[in-house]
Amino acid sequence: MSNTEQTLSIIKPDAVERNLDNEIKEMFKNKGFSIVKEKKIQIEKPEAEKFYKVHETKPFYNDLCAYLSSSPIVVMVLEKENAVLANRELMGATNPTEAEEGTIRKKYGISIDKNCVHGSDSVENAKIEIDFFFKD
Ligand code: IDP
Ligand code: MG
Repeated sequence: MSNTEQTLSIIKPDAVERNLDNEIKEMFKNKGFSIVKEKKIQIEKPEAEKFYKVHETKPFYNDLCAYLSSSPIVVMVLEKENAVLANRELMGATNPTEAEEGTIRKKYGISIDKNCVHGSDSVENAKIEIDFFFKD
């Protein structure tokens, strides 16, 4: 049975600054993802704090939110069979040094904080995150 899903992807400031957005989008398309919505925006720090609220008790929370709001990002809704898991696989491990060959973070990630991409971690969170950026 088919299980088409949508997930939220963000190309983070480090990748946009290095003009990697088109290459990363090609990696998604080559894996069979459709980019059904897309916008390039810069968010304010309070918005980043809301988006990353699940991490508010972590020591890296403040830096993470400052970073995500520091320069433009590309926010996308990706669609394909089992998109949430497929996107996590294509992204690779959070720390690029642990990411597998062929993943976005292995190829382009600089460090655990400058790891190029965000991807929803569950179908439930994907819905919340898609609404966060695309509900109008
Ligand atoms: P994920 O992006 O792979 O889902 P999460 O654990 O949800 O990873 O963390 C969100 C983001 O917070 C990561 O992508 C990374 O940019 C940052 N982050 C996670 N762990 C650390 C850390 O130990 N130090 C600094 N930044 C971190
Ligand atoms: Mg996460």
